[in-house]
Amino acid sequence: MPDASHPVPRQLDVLIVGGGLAGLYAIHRLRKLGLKVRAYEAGSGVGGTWFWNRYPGARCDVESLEYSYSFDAELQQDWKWPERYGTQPEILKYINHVADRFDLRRDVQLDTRITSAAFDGKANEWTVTTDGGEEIRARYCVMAAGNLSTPRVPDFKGLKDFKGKWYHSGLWPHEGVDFSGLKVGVIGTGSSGVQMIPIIAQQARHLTVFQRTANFSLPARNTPMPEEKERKHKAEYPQRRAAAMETPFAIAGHDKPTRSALDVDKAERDASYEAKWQEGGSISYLYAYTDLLVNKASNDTASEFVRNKIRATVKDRKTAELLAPKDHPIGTKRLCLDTDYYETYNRPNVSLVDVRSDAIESITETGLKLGSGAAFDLDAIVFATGFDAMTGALNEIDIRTTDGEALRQHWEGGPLTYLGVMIAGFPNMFVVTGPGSPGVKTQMIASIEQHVDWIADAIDHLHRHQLDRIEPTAKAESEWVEHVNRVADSTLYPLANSWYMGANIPGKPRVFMPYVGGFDRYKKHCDAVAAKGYEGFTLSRHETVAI
Ligand code: N01
Repeated sequence: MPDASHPVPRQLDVLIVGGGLAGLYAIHRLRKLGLKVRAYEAGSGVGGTWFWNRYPGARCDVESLEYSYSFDAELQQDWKWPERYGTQPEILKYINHVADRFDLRRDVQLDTRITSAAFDGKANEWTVTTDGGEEIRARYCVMAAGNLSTPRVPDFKGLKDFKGKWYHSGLWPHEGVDFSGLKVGVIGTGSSGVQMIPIIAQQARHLTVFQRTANFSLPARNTPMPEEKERKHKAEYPQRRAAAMETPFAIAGHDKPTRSALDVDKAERDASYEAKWQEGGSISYLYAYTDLLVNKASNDTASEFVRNKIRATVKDRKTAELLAPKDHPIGTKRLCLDTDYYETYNRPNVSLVDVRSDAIESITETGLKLGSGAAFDLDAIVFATGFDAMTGALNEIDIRTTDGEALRQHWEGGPLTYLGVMIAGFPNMFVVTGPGSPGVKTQMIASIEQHVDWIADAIDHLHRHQLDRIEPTAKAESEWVEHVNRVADSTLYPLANSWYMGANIPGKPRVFMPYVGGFDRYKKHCDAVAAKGYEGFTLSRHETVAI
């Protein structure tokens, strides 16, 4: 008999972890199957990445007409993107619009973090608990917790003694931060740092950038949305969305390269890089030739072109050389897009400090100290130091299979998945754009839709065949992981110490996590697996035991 101290657990068909772009689409799609679904979101609003990352200059690096849901023709016709690239506030507004338009909010529980999930083999269901102590039971779990949702502040000693204010790009205060008149330090020069540095520089009395690794950045060339471009794009939406499915990055509108960079002479090559540099955007640049991500000699030509642009922009020679990346081929770390990033270093109130040769030793009461003893007085420190990417969000939840094995144990040596969508030994738990899938290397919303559709079809298939359990075989999982590694090893990606490799987190296994064989190939493979009756998965029916 239930009592107030032991309320009856909520019973769901599908529990969704996360209320971002993936969680919201999962609610919409799974509801259509008549399933009882509910998403649990740690934030106090929907939006995931775009709810949390409110730092100055936060903006998507995929063009707004592409970076949007495709599942509803009217939605994509109705929504007006004001600029070539969506700003964080604009994208968050769009996500909130979608939540209202499709009545998704009634199935999102905000301010709720999932802390554990245990599979009960006998009952054939997951028991999930929240940080508020609530218990929920669900036949299926859909982990839509994000790949870059676990912010990481490096373990610098002394941070607690710092008398000024400090911030992380992924946990930005909703009321914003005014840096006017302050001495500010930014640590980190990945996509977040590169976007915020030009804007903070305009406000701060002095900005010191602490750079460990120089990153390649290309000009975004953002503009207000040209009316004609929008009209044409919207008229061609169905064909463009279909064309995107046939590309490695799930982004249409770029001519497929046909030649190696080494098939043409330097003058022709540089002319094509220059045209792409002027056009703005990263996909276009990496798509200039067929082999920029697989042939080091070809890549060197594209890398050197950008290094020369940096040298031509930044007036101080020493600063320019520090900013010119030499430790990794262009594109093997996430290529940044910027507005006036390199130009910012010509400002008299901005300085660059190399913390590769002289590492940050500690945070002090008044700023920051390097190993050499050099000290910097700072009123505010911004950590643009990234995330425990791809595995962080799931490893934070205590996920256990029926015999008690924890996901953290299963992934001790690096993440193991089949297709990046399921894990052997963890039945009925799906991961959206997980490690082993191309998600983070693509237009993310396209990958989210592809995964959620595949998951919905799999659940529908089970139900139509009176089945209620699906899990990958250990063999399928290990063969897929081997394939993901083999594909990565045939490219230049492993040459970079990137978050794709777990390299930004001390002690994290060095395993290349995303699938880089291309979205087009991957989607075809997933479709073929489903068409063959979910090859590599065990589908079964379990008599549930009455509790
Ligand atoms: O994080 P990052 P991010 N001492 O991990 C440095 C997406 N995103 O938030 O390279 C000193 O890339 C670290 O140095 P190193 C996008 O996918 C998209 O910028 O490890 N420095 C690096 O410079 C992106 O890739 C958009 O040597 C330290 C930086 O901090 C991903 O999110 C915008 C340090 C971290 O860079 C993550 O980007 C923003 C230490 N102890 C983000 N520890 C767009 O769509 C770390 N660093 C545009």
